[in-house]
Amino acid sequence: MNKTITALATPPGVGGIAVLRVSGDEAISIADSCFIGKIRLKDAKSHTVHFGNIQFNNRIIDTVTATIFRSPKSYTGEDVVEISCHGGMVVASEIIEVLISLGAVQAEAGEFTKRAFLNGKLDLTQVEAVADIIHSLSVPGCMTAARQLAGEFTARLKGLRQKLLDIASLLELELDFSEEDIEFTNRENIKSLIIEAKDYCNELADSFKSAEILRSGYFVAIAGYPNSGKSTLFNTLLQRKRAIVSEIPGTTRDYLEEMIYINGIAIRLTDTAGLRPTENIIEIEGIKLVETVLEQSDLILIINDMSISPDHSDKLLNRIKLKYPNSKVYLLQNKIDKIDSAKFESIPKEYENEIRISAKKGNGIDSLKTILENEASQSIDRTKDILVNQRHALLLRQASSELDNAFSSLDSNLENEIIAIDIRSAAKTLGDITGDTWNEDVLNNIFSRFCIGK
Ligand SMILES: Nc1nc2c(ncn2[C@@H]2O[C@H](COP(=O)(O)OP(=O)(O)OP(=O)(O)O)[C@@H](O)[C@H]2O)c(=O)[nH]1
Ligand SMILES: [Mg+2]
Repeated sequence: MNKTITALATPPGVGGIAVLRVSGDEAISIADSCFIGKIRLKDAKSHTVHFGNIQFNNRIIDTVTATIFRSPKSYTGEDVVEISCHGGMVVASEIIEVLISLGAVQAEAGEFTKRAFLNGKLDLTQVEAVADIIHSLSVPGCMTAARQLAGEFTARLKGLRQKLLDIASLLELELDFSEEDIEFTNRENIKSLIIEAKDYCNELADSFKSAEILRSGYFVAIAGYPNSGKSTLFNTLLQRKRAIVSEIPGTTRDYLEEMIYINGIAIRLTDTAGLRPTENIIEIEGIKLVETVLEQSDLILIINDMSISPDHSDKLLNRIKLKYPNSKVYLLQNKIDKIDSAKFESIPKEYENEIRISAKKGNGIDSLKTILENEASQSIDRTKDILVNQRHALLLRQASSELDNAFSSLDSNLENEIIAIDIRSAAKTLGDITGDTWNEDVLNNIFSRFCIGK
């Protein structure tokens, strides 16, 4: 018998109400031992709400409502009682203590959802969608995760998997009739189905990067020589004084990261240390960190002090473009307020992704924001309505290479048996994504992202 677990489901702290959950074979009897209402909870029908007191050792702890969900129609698939009590730091934890003294145990992080998975209420991609919804930073990210929770990803994978299994069966059936030289399957059809399946796996795996943007925000780094105005721009975009600004070169040492939202799109903005040769050990460390930040960036803003010269940062710009070919790079010509406008307008733009701004006075900041929004939206548009994560991407690539093998076997007229084995292993790999087969390591990894009470 599974232990009955309990935990606070809402964040701890001051609030109108708090909700705690009890799940397991004894959930209803344990809650019944401390709940005094009009009827006993053991007689309550599933999906009904009951008003009453939580009382223990002749002391009323709180007035609550208790919602009953009977197995299997509950989140976990087990008997579940959800108790809504008054919010705050004290009441909910007292009720949890009472429930524990009556035989429940404190739930581990993600244990409710883990039980839902083990009881077949959710598959692995849905479990991951629950974590994505909880941690979601942007509206589009949350909506995509919600679709995944509703089972869209699962349905598509299952469809694909079934198609592959059907082909494998036909190939094996043909084998049984090999004496009679009957061909059940048209080789060309199978080939095109395999290619279709493979393309689909690759497309989904490719959308991992954009799913990451939905999950964690579009990663924009500000880099440049010291004193070019990086921290000033960071503060202007944040609309508050977050980073220290000074006329002394080498002010920023550690990098600073903050989230900004442009029309609901989450952008992770990072200010970095100015890049220059230096002997200062702390500054050297800061400069090393810049490279790790740039490596992870979707877009890099190279800031140049245009009042020194428009091509002052060209060497840096070219180095960054070469070193990070997967990131978009923009050149921001800063401090235009220091230059006579007639003069700088006559200077032609040397680089197509060039914007002229004054980080200090705010000129050009609106166009910069529009550019960031457009670039982020374009990257997000590449998601296939599914939040592919690293685990999925790895398995999808594996399935794709197994399909590759099947295709070559087919092409070289190998035995049906061999082709069928490759196709079946691709189907199995797709099954691993939804969790048809799993192991403790995979589960532990997934549930480590959860909080207690979920
Ligand atoms: N006139 C003018 N001054 C600016 C502008 N942007 C930054 N500055 C000034 O340039 C100096 C350096 O600005 P910071 O934002 O600290 O430059 P940084 O690139 O972060 O410098 P480090 O952290 O040292 O690498 C400060 O005195 C700012 O006030 C601008 O658009 N116009
Ligand atoms: Mg700075």
